[in-house]
Amino acid sequence: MKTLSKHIGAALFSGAVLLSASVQAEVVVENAWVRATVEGQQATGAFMDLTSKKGGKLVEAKSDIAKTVEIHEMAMENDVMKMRQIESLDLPENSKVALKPGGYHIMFIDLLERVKENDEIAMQLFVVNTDGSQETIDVKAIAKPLNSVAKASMNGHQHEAHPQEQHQHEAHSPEQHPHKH
Ligand SMILES: [Cu+2]
Repeated sequence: MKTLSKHIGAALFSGAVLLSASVQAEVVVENAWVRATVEGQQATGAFMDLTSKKGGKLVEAKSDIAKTVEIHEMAMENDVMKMRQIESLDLPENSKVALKPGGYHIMFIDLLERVKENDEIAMQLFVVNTDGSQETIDVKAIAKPLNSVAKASMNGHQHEAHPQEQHQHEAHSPEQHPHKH
């Protein structure tokens, strides 16, 4: 009887594992936050940790709070740190990819409303897994105030502090430029 119940237990257990695998996301999102904005600010960034269980890439992000949402990276160009849009962000299997100030980030351009401290900003991430399957991940990111964030990221780039010419949103005409005040 002991052996039998053991088997039943094992069968139930593996069944539970299969079930959870089919409903569980392949990509885990942690520590999602958005930089709160000040009046008149038209762009901001979202940051988080992404871990893909079987590997894949982040190909798109969307949110109702901005007309345009892009995936950005920071890179040195002529000794100047600049941010620019990337097609996709690789998510190697089982390794945490940090989106953080001064590095990769989700860029909200042409904000439709102000992002206030403690607001929950909803966004969707679109991931293509290495096996070809696609996944949409709903993320809720908490808005953190400008000042505490600026202090926390000493070397981090600050979108709103950059001179306009350091930005590479070529698709935007000057009057639409997110960093014009
Ligand atoms: Cu950016």
